[in-house]
Amino acid sequence: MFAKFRTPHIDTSVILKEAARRLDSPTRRVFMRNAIGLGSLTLLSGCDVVDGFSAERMLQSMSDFNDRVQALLFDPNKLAPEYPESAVTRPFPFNAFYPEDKAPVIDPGDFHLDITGLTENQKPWTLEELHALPRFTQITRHICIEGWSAIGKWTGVRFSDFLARIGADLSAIYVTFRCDDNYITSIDMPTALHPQTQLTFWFDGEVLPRKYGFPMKLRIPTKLGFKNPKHIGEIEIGNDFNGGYWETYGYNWFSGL
Ligand SMILES: Nc1nc2c(c(=O)[nH]1)N[C@H]1C(S)=C(S)[C@@H](COP(=O)(O)O)O[C@H]1N2
Ligand SMILES: [Mo]
Repeated sequence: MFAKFRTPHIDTSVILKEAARRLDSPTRRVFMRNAIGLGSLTLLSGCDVVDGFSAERMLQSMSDFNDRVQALLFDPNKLAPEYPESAVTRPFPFNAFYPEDKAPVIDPGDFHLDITGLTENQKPWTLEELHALPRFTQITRHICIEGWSAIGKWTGVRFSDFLARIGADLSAIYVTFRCDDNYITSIDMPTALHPQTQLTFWFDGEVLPRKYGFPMKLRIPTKLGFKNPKHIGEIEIGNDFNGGYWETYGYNWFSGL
């Protein structure tokens, strides 16, 4: 949306911080706490903020509107940038609200994915059934609000196809993800139906490793990292707002393009 060529010697985070000063919202407080988070949003779009004017416009689009309005403004045709194989970050960073050795241990044989809420078919899914679904691969950038970003290669089923298969009510407002480590997040239906939103079972050519979310995660390249739930055990379709783990600490619920 603010496509401009990168200009050397300009510190994006300083520009954004200055623009954020003029806003007054909980989102601003979060942004002020972490100016890198602001730069991250420009990375999501593949564009850069090079002056105070575009910084202010970007911040307005993130915080003047409430989450529902942001969801309405969401452009389902706008794609996150994709990268060549050579751009993949190896090793890929791990992140969670606990250290890596505390990641849940899940037995693939016992596992089932629960489907709840407004769907025709609430049959739980085994991992074998999930692995048999048609798949596609994406090489996209994951951006964490803590100040890092990395390019990864994820393979899985298009989430819109999965929602169609379970007969989800596509007029529902939210899709909520409950995870084995008690992490939770929820997203708007337009983002759930975005062509790059993927229910992911493989990472960089292998079964999704434990630390990256075994047995499955939701990969959303149009949203920040914390909106990409790992170790998903339940998917709920519905109209009740369930928020999320980082959202309760003040992070913007929409956190996307
Ligand atoms: N279940 C679960 N999902 C989660 C998290 C978590 O702590 N638990 N952390 C989120 C955050 S903040 C980030 S940046 C990414 C990190 O994913 P990665 O370990 O594959 O890099 O997972 C997201 N999804
Ligand atoms: Mo994150």
